[in-house]
Amino acid sequence: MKNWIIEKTGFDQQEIAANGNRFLCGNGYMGIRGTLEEYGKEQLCAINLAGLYDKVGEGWREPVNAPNPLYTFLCVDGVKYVLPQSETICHEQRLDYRHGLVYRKTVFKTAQGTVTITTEHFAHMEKRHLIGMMYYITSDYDAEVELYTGIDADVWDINGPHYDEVNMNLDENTLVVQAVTHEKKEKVVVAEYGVLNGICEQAYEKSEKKFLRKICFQCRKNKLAYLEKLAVVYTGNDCGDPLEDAKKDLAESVNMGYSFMRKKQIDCWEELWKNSEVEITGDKDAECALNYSLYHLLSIAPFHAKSQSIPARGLSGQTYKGAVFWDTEMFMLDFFLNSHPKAAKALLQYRIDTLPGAQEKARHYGYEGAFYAWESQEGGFDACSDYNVTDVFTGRPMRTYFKDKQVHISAAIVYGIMKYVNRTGDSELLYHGGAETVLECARFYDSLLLQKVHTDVYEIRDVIGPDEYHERVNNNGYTNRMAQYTFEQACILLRQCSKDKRMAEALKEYDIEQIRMRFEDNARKIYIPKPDKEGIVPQFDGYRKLEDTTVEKVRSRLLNEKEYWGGAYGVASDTQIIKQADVVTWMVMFPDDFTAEEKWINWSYYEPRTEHGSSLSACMYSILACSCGKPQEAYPLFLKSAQADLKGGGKEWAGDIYIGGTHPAAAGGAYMTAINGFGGVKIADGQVTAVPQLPESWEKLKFRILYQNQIYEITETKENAEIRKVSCELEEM
Ligand code: IFM
Repeated sequence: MKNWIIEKTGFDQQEIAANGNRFLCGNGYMGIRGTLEEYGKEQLCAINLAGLYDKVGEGWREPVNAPNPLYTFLCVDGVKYVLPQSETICHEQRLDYRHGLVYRKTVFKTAQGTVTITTEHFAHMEKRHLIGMMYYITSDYDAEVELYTGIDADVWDINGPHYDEVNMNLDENTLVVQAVTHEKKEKVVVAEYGVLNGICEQAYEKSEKKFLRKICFQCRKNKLAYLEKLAVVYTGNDCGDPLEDAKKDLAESVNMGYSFMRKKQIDCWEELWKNSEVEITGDKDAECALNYSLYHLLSIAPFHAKSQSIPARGLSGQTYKGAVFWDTEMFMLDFFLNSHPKAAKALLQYRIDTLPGAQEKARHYGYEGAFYAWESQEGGFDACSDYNVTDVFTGRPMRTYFKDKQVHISAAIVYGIMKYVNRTGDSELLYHGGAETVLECARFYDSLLLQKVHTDVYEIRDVIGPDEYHERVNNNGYTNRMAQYTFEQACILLRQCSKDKRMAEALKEYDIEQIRMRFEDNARKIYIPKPDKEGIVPQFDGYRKLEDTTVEKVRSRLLNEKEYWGGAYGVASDTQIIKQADVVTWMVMFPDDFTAEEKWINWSYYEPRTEHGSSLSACMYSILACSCGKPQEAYPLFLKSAQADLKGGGKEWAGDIYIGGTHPAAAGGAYMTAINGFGGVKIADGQVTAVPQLPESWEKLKFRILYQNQIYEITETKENAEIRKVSCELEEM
């Protein structure tokens, strides 16, 4: 039986940033980093808000962090006790990832004895604007305590500060902070209500960016004192009058009380796990890591929204500009399709709603159709900078071409939309913009194709594939195959027009016959690389002529450990060493394109040549190993994905810039490995099948899958798979 708890004991200053990710809680509306109550911006304390972005000066646009209503610290006998400065006798942080409850216990050594604080907090899963916190204090002598608690608007930013104005008001007993963002003058309102048991008297202290209650009391020896706190966050993105809504919502929650809201939080999470939990008998570490990964996905899912996607670093801060990448459709979507299709729909609706942004980007580069943002913010704005990397030697920005050349992004959107429709049977998404999106992406690839004179082959030149170290290559196999897939899917929809009036209506702007013939021709003639004499599928034209070396040799050539490996003159650029799964990702997405033998030859060739410099890499190798009947080879790569946030250890800093955060794509990839890799699940043509490939230590694997309005419960042993239909109420789409 797993206990659903992760914990870290002892205080380690070096772990502050990693613990911020590890103990994160969230609800899709906001993500609260797992920092301590007394922490501020120096410790990367953040309540990261989904979908609200701001730009200050020349810095890149990034999501906004809300003023922090959890901010609390205490003074005992006139001395302040806070981490990281004060001496502790013991310290621990814990997360109940079954229920999204975060705990902390610290025993401070004071001049006369000890004072212990124990806390718990949550981001409410049902009431999305609500944050709850309990702060318990005990001492082993009669201690004079001053407790400071309130709202800290001096928040962590990478490129801030984002608030031009910060206003603070007391509204009866409620502290209210209203801040206004710099670029779009959006309001961000935080309202907080806190009471210490039995003590009403308190003073208020305002500084430039902090609004605090000061509560003085005597903490009697071994008697518990506790602060109960509820707070809400509202922004101009949510409603017309965030201040009014914040006050009203907070008053309702205060009326119902902390315990009641906490109970609701637990019930809500229990409900979420019904179709999400994956049981692995025989391997507790894997079971814990995988469900912990799913906790992270559930914490950032847009359950509350009709149109919202998930950033590459989830809601763990401002890294990667809080932007949405292909990570969502290619790595995270499967989990939501299988467990919470309504959230999956919101992810895709975001792409449909940002179609105009993608069309504008295509026009900007002289193409037709829809070229989706590589790093998508609101409205489909591409936040990716022309200079995404800084040269560590000169300090100068280096031109990178991620935004201009990772054209495979548009196909990822098509892949997501079609997968959603096939899995759920819900065609409404197609009728309301989905079909048009697919066609616009196909038109984009159509305008990219090049035909050499005297040949009948269409090529895509000058691109970057998933392996970002090799820029501006020709005929990246993954990209070309995804473009071919896009043409094929567009043709399916165009053919459907003759028998489906609603589809015909949705695509009435197009010359159906003419465009269908054109896309069919494209799909037939686009160049798709084949395995060479040795069975290797070249990642792009000329790939195998590059220096064949090892990851270690390339690493040894670095003059600075932070040096960029790719681009024009990176250490990997002229070698066959790649950043992340590329051909292998193609083989995972289109398993029927290759025989098991071809897949294994390519796995064995590419894996030792892959740096796994992206957290998206290991899971793809792991899934492919399973499909080659090699679960033992797959297992360590699965664990690497599943433990990406639990263990930490990924790249956290680039120079002075924090680039760490949570890794939801790795979490989604670990899920895909368990279900489709080890579980051998295939879903197609109205059928769910499973051929187990369990690793040695796994005795049993059990999970649920939703497919076309039916829940399937699948229980597998090494020899057998039992698939049972479960009757139970489904979400309305
Ligand atoms: O989308 C990925 C990309 O494939 C590799 N670099 C990081 C991005 C965000 O996760």
